[in-house]
Amino acid sequence: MRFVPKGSSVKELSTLTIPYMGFYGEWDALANIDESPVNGDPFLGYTVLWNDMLNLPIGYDSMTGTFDAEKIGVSHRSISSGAYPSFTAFRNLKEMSLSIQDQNGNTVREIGNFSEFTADGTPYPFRKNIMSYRDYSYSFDSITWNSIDHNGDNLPDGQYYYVYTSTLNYEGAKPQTTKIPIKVDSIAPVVKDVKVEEQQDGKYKIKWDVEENGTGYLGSMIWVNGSYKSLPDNAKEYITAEKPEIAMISAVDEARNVGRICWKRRLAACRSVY
Ligand SMILES: [Ca+2]
Repeated sequence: MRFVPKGSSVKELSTLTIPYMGFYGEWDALANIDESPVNGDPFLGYTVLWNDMLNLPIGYDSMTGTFDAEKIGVSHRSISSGAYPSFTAFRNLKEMSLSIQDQNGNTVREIGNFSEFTADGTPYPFRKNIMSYRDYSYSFDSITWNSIDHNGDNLPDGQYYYVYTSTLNYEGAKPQTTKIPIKVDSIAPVVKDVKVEEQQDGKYKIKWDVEENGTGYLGSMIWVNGSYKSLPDNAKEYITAEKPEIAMISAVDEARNVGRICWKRRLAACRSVY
């Protein structure tokens, strides 16, 4: 086949257009997986962490539609069993391995490379997600990480990173990493300075302060005279028509640690209300 005409007949030839698709550049330099919306501007937004308590990814604020990395955390004291991953593969992968790094980039826990899904124990070769088949991401709710290190011990509180290391299924391809910040926050919020004031309208306002380090204050639960009252997120007060004799307040942080306090008007016993 010849594409370049030559000779005296060139003028009589009609022009042909041949569609051609090619790739110029480094085949393994393109992103293997979609970047996390926690860090930037993804195409889809499925490269995120989840837990078994929320229907939305950890750190996602449905009011603003954005992520707050400060609120992403786990705690071994939480009733949640930890964080689990999802991601969108843009390309066919030879390997995807998950791990936890500390703030200095040291790997403190290997989570796995899905070799349990292959017959010969090699890393599972993920195929790219095909959006036209409504296949947007891979998600693994059975793979939870909840603060532990290589030895199964709880890591100290602090900033860590959930690391996705992927390698393209292509000769000589180098691993790429995507890191989602995640905290270990095992300290519950402290509820203090509970005050009960009678208002001019005859109702009572219960107020309290919350001291929280780590993932931040999520909100409180309150039981007044033994009955549960629901509160909006971030609330630090509750108004009741019923004169409070006893109030139990439980403050919750974003890692789902719970700190409790009991306020009582007289020398009544603060019995557990759970
Ligand atoms: Ca905390």
